[in-house]
Amino acid sequence: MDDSTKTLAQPGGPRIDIFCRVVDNFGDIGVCWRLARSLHQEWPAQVRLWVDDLTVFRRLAPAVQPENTQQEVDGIQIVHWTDTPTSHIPAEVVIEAFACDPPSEYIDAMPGRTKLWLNLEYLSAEPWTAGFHAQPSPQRNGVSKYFFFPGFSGDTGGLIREADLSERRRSWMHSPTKKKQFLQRIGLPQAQAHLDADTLFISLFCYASAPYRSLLHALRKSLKPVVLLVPQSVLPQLERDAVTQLHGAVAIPDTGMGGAVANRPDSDLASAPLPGVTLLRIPFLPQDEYDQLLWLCDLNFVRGEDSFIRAIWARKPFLWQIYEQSDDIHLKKLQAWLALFPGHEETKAMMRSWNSPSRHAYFTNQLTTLLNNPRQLDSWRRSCRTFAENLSKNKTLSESIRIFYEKAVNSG
Ligand code: TRH
Repeated sequence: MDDSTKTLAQPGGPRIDIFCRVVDNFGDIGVCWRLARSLHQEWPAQVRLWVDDLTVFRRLAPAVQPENTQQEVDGIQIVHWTDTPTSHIPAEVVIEAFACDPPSEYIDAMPGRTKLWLNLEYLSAEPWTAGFHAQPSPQRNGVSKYFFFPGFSGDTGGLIREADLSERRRSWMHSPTKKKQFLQRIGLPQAQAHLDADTLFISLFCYASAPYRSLLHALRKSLKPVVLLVPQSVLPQLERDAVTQLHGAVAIPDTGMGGAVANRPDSDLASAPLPGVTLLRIPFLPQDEYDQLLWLCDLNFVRGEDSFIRAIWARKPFLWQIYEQSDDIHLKKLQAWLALFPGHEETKAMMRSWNSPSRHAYFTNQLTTLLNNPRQLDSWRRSCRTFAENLSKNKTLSESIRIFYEKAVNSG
């Protein structure tokens, strides 16, 4: 047995190889890392994760060492996937994320070893995905590859949701100490005081195309003080635009903390009084801590695929910016999801306008109305909770994969 197979060959569930190419952003590795850990902890399976970009991976899993070709983090074997031909022995379950094509020599070695080969597809709420879910596609090596669609209905593969997530969230939410420690850890001890005040905490994770100026305009009209938490590297021009667009209505304090970005304040801005908006930069957080940010905030702006799902599980109001695709395909996908979401039409229209460059003024008005109307805000909160509760009844993605594997093995 060579080094590459030694650690995987332990008692327990099957060996699983997950292949991940980082195409852009954080979603590819975000989904794969979460799935790897969930399969390992819940099945439990021996998981090996192949990733072509360890530097991006490290952003959400700081224990990852980009210079190591092989390493173990959280019980997962991580292989730096390069062009060098591999002699690794294929696992019983092979999960190829988003049609990323495992190495050809690996594919050639799969027959007789691999019992299940899945292509994990991108998430979509469109009804057609259920018809394609779990359909086989014969491959040249003689092993069938199955389309596996995550999704919102019981006839898809479901969503990633760790078995202990709900309990972890609940205990965290009930602990003021944990919230304060969290703010301390992310370099924002000064924001702790806002926790006890009637302040709206908002997190902002979006693409450069988001109508963020309309957001700033809405926040400035908020009757309650707002703390806006923005990860480093998201909208680098935000502070500058806040100054020029909003004429000093946004406070950008110098946090003076090593971890967070310390924005040098314009001298006028530093003294801008609350109520108003305090814009604070935060570090890009490890995945588990990003969950805590979503739990902490009263409103979360999320994007792509994985942060969107985490915002759903956080059970807090959120606005989703969908990943843009050519020919406005993404708007159809957004519409498909909105058809499932139990929120009011106003909330859905606001979600559409956050994704439509031409409807910025509408977005400002809608968000302002929602933020300043406790009843509407509460109703939005309730619809998010209901949606999450209903979705929690479905099988999770890891459960669906396990059940599908067991059927495949039992049917020979
Ligand atoms: O980064 P994204 O825009 O990724 C996108 C989408 O997945 C899109 O569908 C896909 O086609 C494209 O990538 C290639 O957004 P997403 O999906 O939310 O992924 C972000 C990940 O980063 C998610 O796992 C959460 C994580 N994250 C942290 O761990 N810490 C942080 O501080 C933040 C802001 C995010």
